[in-house]
Amino acid sequence: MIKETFVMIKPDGVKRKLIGEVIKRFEQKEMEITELKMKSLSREEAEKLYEMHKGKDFFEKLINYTISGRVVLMKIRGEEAVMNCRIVVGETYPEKRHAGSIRGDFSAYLTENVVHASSSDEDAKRELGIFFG
Ligand code: FUP
Repeated sequence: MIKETFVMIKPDGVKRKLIGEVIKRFEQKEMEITELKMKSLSREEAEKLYEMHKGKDFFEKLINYTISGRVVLMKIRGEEAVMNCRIVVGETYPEKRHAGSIRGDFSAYLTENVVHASSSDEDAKRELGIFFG
């Protein structure tokens, strides 16, 4: 089934000049970028994106990192886009990441992990709503 999801290249991905590399990997998987913009997120936008983590011990660190530089926001469309973009991104926890995924190939850290992709259809709808109205 064709679906839409939300993907964000995070500040470390932009600073490390990985934008082209990251986009290439989604396109290679036959995912189509239908909207794209670059900006610095406000604290309010970052807190909305990560509202499910509010109150957790890592929340402040996560928000400060997310607003530490420019990000690339994308709407991506394709066959089972939510699932396939998560496969391209790789696992949350460093010890579970495989080489071949973006996080597996480019990040050694839990928080600074290059890219975000929505985890479920419900999250995708909510996150696209924040950034693409
Ligand atoms: P993911 O969907 O893989 O980005 O992971 P989560 O939604 O569980 O976590 C959101 C972000 O918080 C991740 F990018 C990693 C970061 N995080 C921490 O910094 N510390 C933690 O203990 C857990 C997650």
